[in-house]
Amino acid sequence: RGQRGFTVWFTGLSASGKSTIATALEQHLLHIGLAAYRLDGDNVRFGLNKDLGFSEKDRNENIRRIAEVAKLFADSSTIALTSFISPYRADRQIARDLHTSASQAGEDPLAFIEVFVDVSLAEAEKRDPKGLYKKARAGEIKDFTGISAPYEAPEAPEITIRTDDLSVEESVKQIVDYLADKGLI
Ligand code: GGZ
Repeated sequence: RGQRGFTVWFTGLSASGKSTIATALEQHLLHIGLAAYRLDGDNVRFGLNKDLGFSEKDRNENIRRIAEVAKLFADSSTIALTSFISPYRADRQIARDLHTSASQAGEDPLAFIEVFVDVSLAEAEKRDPKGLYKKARAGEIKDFTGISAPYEAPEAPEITIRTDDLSVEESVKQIVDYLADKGLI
């Protein structure tokens, strides 16, 4: 129990609440004595992935590397929490397969929990904490997810969180209840 790591993969629009929920979930997991580590733009896009931008190709590579790193954390018995838009279904599938498929190296599969942080574009745009949607609408940021670049919503995520309606605490509880129910924590 609690011995094996796994990955909780958040996906959703900018300003959907991914990082806020991931941070609160990380705190909860640490508080109950589990090793958890959050990967997000602040510790990945400015370091490992600082050579990447927001073209489709760069996002593909961003997500590919993050999936590999999350897997390493999970493999080391840590709960990896990733918080990236990850707008392309195919990229998220690659991340999932990397964890759940029997690998060539013969490692055991790792659990992969996709959490769709579902918010309407209208609500995300209303929040606009960094003014990015406004800039994107004005054409000052190109390829902006939801405005001028696609977001492909998950079709079968393990968990969907409606942040239009739920508080951070309620969102964390929804995930924790799921993980406990599956015997992962
Ligand atoms: C989307 C962008 C863009 C563009 C900069 N499109 O709300 P934020 O600011 O803090 O989170 C967004 C973050 C997205 O990076 P990810 O690594 O999560 O994206 S992806 O998974 O698609 O590779 C946003 C900011 O970077 N940002 N330009 N054009 N978000």
